Amino acid sequence: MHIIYTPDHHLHHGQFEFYRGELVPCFEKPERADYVFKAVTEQNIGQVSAPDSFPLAPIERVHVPRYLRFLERAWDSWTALGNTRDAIPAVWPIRGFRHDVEPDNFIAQLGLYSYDSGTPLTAGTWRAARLGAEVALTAQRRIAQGTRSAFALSRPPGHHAGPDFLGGYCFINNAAVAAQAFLDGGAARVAILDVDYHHGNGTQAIFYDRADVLFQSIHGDPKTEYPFYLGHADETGAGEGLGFNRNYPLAAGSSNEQWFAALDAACKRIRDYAPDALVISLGVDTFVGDPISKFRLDAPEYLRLGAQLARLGLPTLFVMEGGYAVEEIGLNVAHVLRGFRDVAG
Ligand code: OKP
Ligand code: ZN
Repeated sequence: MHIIYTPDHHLHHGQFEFYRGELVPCFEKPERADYVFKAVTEQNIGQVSAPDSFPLAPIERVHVPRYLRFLERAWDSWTALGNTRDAIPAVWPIRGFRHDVEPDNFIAQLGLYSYDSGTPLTAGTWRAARLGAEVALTAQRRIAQGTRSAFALSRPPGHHAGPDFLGGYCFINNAAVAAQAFLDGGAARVAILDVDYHHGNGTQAIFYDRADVLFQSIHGDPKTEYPFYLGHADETGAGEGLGFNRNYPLAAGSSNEQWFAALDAACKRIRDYAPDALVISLGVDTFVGDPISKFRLDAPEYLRLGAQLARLGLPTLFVMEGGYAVEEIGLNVAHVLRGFRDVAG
């Protein structure tokens, strides 16, 4: 297994996020990826290399240029207003407001391109997010060149970022960028399976009306769990994409048995779809000890997850998403990858 990583993810380091009426230290912090890197190297999961560089073009395949231009300039625009702290949105254009006119006011632009107040934008965010996408693109390239599996240790995560919005600690949708790169490299069909605790609303939004990407997500029921406004079972795709989106919302506190029943159903759908490649949005905030999530997976379940994914027999790209029990997420990720490797070889 090839592992792609750069310590430059440290360029993105938010200070605070809004949480229950106060600013608290960000859950999504650089130490997360450091612990994952430490665990996968100590356990010899695979050979580690740095990302290649890429032009913006493969990222523009899933994000609109206007949004990317905004992200690239955001920190300069924010500091030009005399601000020194992280940029956090405070106003959003909900139902009835105009989305087609980009305001000149930076805080208004930030609201146009975001959907929560928990995703601070910092001096190094654009560079780190772009590098995170390049980590995913490099891992994708390794698979296109014949490696059977790879792990993109991207940070910040990506699955909440949509065509033109950030949120949920995400700015660029690393898994979507990689899936699109498979298609642009000649694949006919790609399956994305999102096993993070939170619904992958950004990835769903990007591919909702398309049949060349099957998107499935197993997650906490949005009626009570973030991101709340998407991820229900009746969202099955639109137009040509009808039937190529599947959600498995599970009540907070669901048992591991319920979780694996959903995984079985998702795997069955993947087999029927017969994709050329599989992308796993690998969040390990399904962990029993996760501070912001309510599933109960632990070491044996992560090994089992990896093994079950390997049995699909597909070229498989793992892309890092969430997981906030900082010291344990390395072990949890390593268990998934080891479970996979023990079966796939
Ligand atoms: C990102 B990923 C804490 C409440 C939840 C957003 C959670 C984003 C999860 N402020 N905030 O899917 O792991
Ligand atoms: Zn998550």
